[in-house]
Amino acid sequence: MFQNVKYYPGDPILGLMEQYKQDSRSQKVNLGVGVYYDDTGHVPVLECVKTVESQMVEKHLPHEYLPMEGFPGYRQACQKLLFGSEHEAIKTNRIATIASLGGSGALRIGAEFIHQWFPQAKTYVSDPTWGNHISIFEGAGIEVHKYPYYDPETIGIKFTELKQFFLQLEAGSIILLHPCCHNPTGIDPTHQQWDEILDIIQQKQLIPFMDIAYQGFGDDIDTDTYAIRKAVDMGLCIYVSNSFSKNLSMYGERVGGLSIVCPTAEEARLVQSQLKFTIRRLYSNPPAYGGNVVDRVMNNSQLFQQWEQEVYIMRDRIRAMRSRLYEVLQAKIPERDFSYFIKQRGMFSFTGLSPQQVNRLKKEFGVYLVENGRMCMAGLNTSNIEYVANAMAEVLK
Ligand code: PLP
Ligand code: TYF
Repeated sequence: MFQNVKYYPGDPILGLMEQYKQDSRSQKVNLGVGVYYDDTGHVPVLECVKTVESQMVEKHLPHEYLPMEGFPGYRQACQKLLFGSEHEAIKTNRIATIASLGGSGALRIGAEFIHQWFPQAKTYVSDPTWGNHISIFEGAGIEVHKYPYYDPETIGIKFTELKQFFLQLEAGSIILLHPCCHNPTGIDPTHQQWDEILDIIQQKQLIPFMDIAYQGFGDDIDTDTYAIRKAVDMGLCIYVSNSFSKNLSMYGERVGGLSIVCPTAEEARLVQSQLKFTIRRLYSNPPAYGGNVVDRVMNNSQLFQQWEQEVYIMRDRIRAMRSRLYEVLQAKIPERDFSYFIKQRGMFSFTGLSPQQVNRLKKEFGVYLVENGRMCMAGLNTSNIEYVANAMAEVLK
């Protein structure tokens, strides 16, 4: 009966994690999946999260259904984080926001909405992008294409080509952008480049879909939203998907949000109702546990401040690992320029290693990177960094 069902081989990044788990060598390093590990190699439970978890256990909160769109406090918290607490668009109620099952869920609900109400719209993603962007949008029935982004020659952005590409797109096309900490390259546009990109988007009537999964890991929580806030200030209508997986270290609790900035409060009301309808037909309402944690951390000023500090500790540890890797590799192979390791931002670095070199790292050294050469800097720590740098120097020889 099911013999014609096609086998799904799995997600390459998550598959790599499985391979890593099964590797019996004691000296092995996981630099594949985009997860933040602390200096002891563990996924941290943030102190602000521990505090509210203790409160929740003590109270024995009943396991009630949540509203389809999530807790009001959760949705307000998403808006304040993304747009700034005093933003005119928030005050005039022109943003529709729902809680979602992680950033992935936000992307999917957004894509469903686009497919339903703008069925002709094609979506353009950076070349390269997070593989799931393509799967999620195609899964919602949307045609996906790539725009020029990464330039292996300069280890930068193909900025002129990107602009020329956007200039010839049809009005109403959706442009998927990473406001900070680009996955997989770690290379972000400068503020001036964002201004230029957004000018073209406005001029050509393109629609930005900003996916922010690493807020706080680039510069800081506010500065990382530069492109989002600038777009809204320019009067653009935008989609924003955000994730708390990384910056609250709540990966498995599936906490994220989708916001759609509309021209008027009345349009936001219509959009909000359709997002709820989509949710109802897909999973009815979001999980309460993560929703409660986010709501309680983000809406208590003391816990919020603590959270900010904890995000910056994660950010700074990654930066320290970047510097150390740069120092060791630069000393070992002085004729090559490794400064890109310190220029790239967020969790990821495109190392420029070939698939063969990545394979050698895995086979000979038990060092796991994604095949495209992407390395998760947050898997490095003071105990494994020299080992990794030596292994990389060896395969680069
Ligand atoms: N968008 C990007 C660019 C990501 O790297 C991730 C990574 O996990 C997500 C979205 C989705 O995050 P979540 O785990 O919250 O679904
Ligand atoms: O890019 C990453 O590694 C993270 C985690 O299907 C991830 O975004 C990877 C693959 C996937 C879901 C999450």
